[in-house]
Amino acid sequence: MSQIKKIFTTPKVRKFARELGANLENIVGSERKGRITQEDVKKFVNSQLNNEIKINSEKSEFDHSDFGEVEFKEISRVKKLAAPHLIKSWNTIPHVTHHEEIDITELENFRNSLTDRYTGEKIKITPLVFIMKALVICLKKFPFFNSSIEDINSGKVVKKKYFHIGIAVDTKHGLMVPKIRDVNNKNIKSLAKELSDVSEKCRKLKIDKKEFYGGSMTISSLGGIGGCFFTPIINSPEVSILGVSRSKKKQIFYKDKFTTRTILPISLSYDHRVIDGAEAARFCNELSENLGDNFAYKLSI
Ligand code: CAO
Repeated sequence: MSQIKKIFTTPKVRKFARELGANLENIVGSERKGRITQEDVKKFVNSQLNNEIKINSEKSEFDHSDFGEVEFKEISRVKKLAAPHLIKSWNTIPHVTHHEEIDITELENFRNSLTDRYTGEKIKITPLVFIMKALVICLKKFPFFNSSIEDINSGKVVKKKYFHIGIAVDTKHGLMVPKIRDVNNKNIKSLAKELSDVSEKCRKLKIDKKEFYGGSMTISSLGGIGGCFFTPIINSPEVSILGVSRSKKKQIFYKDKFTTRTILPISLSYDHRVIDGAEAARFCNELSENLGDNFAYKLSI
């Protein structure tokens, strides 16, 4: 997730950080709008030193090569760029992950029945596009999920009126999170085309840097790969992220009898400073409803 953050501080603090060799991008400011003070820089440098002492002392006892042959490799540039952002999100946001299983049997029947009106050929649209649309309905109903913290001390958040959904794209260079803009105003077919185009641009490193900014909420889908449930890391400054796993046919008790239904596992991580557990559960209920019976028929394909 290569995001470059805006740094608010004074020239004096910048100079101070430079002299100490501290990268301001890695420092969390304690003042309004995340403004970094000299004290923040000192605390950061101290914590780095303490960590280094700890890591070095662990290193000095045993080395990987003491146990067999090893090889040193560098991680990709995209991964290196993403690292500080991930560390910051993981360390500064109080994450909670809410898991849910959604019955998408009707949606899958509908999706598999889609054919081209003229050629009669099957139209391939992955579940993710329907999930994007359903998510927007939820964001409209629960606007705090479409917000960012402006100043936690004064309790200020900024609520976004747009619906730009970030999609985590797996590339050989590392993970990228471009935004699909105005999902509320686009139909299923055009979203499917845009998702495919944007993923391709990421994979070819042809995407504009600006496309990684200004999101409402992110979806991280491992549905095409596998697994059930995981704990996605919030893509700050967003306050929630939806993890999607692979749907499976399961025997469940449905309408008074055991029957086979298609079940989609989802994992919603949220910032507990802005969203509480009850809201997250309600959000997932809403998502279930919108991906459940009749959902597909409400949409413009
Ligand atoms: N359940 C079951 N099948 C699913 C599914 C789900 N939830 N989601 C997708 N599929 C199926 C698709 O229908 C497709 O089937 P066919 O091959 O029969 O057409 C197949 O899986 C592959 O889908 P896809 O992954 O190519 O397409 P997508 O629209 O679902 O996802 C994208 C697009 C860009 C999100 C995906 O290619 C990708 O990069 N995923 C990885 C994201 C990632 O790494 N997240 C982790 C981030 S945290 O480290």
